[in-house]
Amino acid sequence: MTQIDTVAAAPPATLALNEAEQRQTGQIADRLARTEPGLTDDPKWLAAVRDASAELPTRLLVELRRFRHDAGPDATLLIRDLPVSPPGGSNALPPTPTRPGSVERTATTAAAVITLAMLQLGEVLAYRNEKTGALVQNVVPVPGQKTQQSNAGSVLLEMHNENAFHPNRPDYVGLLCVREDPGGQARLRTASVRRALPLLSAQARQVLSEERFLTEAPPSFGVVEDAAPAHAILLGSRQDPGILVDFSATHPLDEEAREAMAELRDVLTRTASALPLRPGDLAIVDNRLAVHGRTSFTPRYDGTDRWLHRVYASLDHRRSRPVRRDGGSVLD
Ligand SMILES: O=C(O)CCC(=O)C(=O)O
Ligand SMILES: [Fe+2]
Repeated sequence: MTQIDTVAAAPPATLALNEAEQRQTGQIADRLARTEPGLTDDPKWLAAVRDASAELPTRLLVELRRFRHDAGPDATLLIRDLPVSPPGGSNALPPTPTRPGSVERTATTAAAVITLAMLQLGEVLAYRNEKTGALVQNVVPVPGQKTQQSNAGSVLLEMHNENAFHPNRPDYVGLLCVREDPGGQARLRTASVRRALPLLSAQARQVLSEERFLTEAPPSFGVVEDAAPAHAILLGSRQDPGILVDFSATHPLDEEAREAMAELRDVLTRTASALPLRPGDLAIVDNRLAVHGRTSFTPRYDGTDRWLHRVYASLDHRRSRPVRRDGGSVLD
């Protein structure tokens, strides 16, 4: 599929940290990078991050709290100028990983920063079948996976709700840029149902509100055996619905449903923001109201490629308790 040029909407709600806030956040994150046992998936380390997240700069805490209350028209929050380099500076950053399924098990400055922010929004979670259940995952282009509709690919990644097929999909997806695309092409695209709704025909709105769609699991999940039930794409309130779709994994069940989905894709594409993430940019997407995707780009696979960390958060941890062994963070 060819690259789509979007008439990018205005950037979403943005908070740029000032120097003092950046220093304050850096001190907390560097301290956490040295906190035992120094492993991102360890409950003891997570408890230390949870406590430390209360010490984040007040403006950041206020912005996260407001976003949790109401994600706004774009359902995306961009926080800029977060510290992501180890204490030695950006020269001390290791090369961008190139292995499939790469994750960040070690408690680095950047891993601490994204976990701090996401733990203020909700509870962090991961899926046992996805990226080996790691809480902090790497989003990097992987040799041989160029054309995959997953975050390891580099062709256009279709807009999607994260883990749309999953009954316990995350409420928030955090994407923190550690290294920018050296080719300057990659853009994270986010599009909100709140922007799209007024541009949809009455017919499309009606059809999208009916259970006329099926969504399969993405390639990152391996095989999922249970057949998913048919679902609507516009969920809940007629006036302010949620959205549930993955344009590479959701299938319309009839011709009208196919047309309505095509109309929605077109409207979302026209209203999407396209963010060329820089190091220290954290984009948080409300996964109930917004979809996200990525433009195509040209990876080099030489350690200098675009590198993001990804962390999920959920608002209601109780709901997934039956599938979280020992009350941990990983869903079966
Ligand atoms: O590469 C990106 O900007 C987004 C990839 C993505 O959809 C994800 O990691 O969930
Ligand atoms: Fe995604």
